[in-house]
Amino acid sequence: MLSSKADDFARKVRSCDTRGLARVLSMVENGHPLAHSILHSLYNPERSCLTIGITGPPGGGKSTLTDRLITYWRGNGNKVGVIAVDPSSPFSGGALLGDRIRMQDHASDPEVFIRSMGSRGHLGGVSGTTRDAIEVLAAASYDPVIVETIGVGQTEVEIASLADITLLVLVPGQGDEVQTMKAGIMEIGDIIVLNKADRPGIEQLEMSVSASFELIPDQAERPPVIRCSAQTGEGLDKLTDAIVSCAFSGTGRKATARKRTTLILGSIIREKGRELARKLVSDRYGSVEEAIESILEGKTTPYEIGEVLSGFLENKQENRE
Ligand SMILES: Nc1nc2c(ncn2[C@@H]2O[C@H](COP(=O)(O)OP(=O)(O)OP(=O)(O)O)[C@@H](O)[C@H]2O)c(=O)[nH]1
Ligand SMILES: [Mg+2]
Repeated sequence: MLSSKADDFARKVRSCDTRGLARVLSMVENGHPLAHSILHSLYNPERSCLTIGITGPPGGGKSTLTDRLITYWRGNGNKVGVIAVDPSSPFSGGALLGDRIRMQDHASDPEVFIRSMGSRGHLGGVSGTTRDAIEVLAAASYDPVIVETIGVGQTEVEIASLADITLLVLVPGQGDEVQTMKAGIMEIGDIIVLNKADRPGIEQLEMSVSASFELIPDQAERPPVIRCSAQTGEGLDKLTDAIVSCAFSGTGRKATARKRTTLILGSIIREKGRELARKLVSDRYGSVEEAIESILEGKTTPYEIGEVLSGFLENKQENRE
């Protein structure tokens, strides 16, 4: 699998050659043929990099919060990586997403690496790209790596679940939405951040979050809820304490090497599984679209195609002819 070219790129990443790093991230994002060899060469299941996912509604203060977290970790002497993901945007590379990222204070700091990603990318989609980008930044000794994602839909949840610790950011004025989120979305947050605590409505928000926790019967499973203001800095120390204690207490849900590897392999199996099934359907029917036409013409059904795929898995496809 290894080629010397891939090894060269891996060496550049490890030695934190910023241009090499940016190049490898683009290769990962574009599904370059060498990308997997480079990732293979860089992979270390025991890596110590903490990954922090930050998700929440647009304008909730995720970038302002990220900015504060960068300051905190820089103060501790850490190099910090940031991946800002917008699953709804096809663009990447910074220019168009740049406006969304309020981290200018750190833009000139060589120990801070900020990268935007859109939905363009290889078959694993944006979550596959993000997963791989985290591995690359971790190999370049960025620790922590912060992943900011807008929104609270399925993709965002998927991206957030790639992180060791996920912060779900909520802001006042969304009480009803919290109710409709119910337990599903609340459970993705290892820490619930009630941001914009300097704004009216924060009490109400806290109450509605508590109410939605009633759906989680085991008290121990309820994540900490931290009130803060990314703007004024109020409550930020409590948030960093919560992150650190979550990371070191083992309650960071995917903190161990085994969990992390399971997560990455699981995501690759899903991605490759989809790819393989599509290929098998295309080999037989020409393309997925042609398979759909055949179904509409009454020549086959989705279930028969499912059977064909099962037959392949059981190595019986020849007998089915
Ligand atoms: N009053 C107040 N405003 C805040 C706070 N945190 C962020 N803001 C403001 O809210 C606006 C949006 O902040 P961002 O950090 O860009 O929010 P975001 O969640 O990253 O936004 P998107 O990436 O566009 O989804 C900016 O004008 C911030 O200055 C806060 O704690 N209090
Ligand atoms: Mg933002």
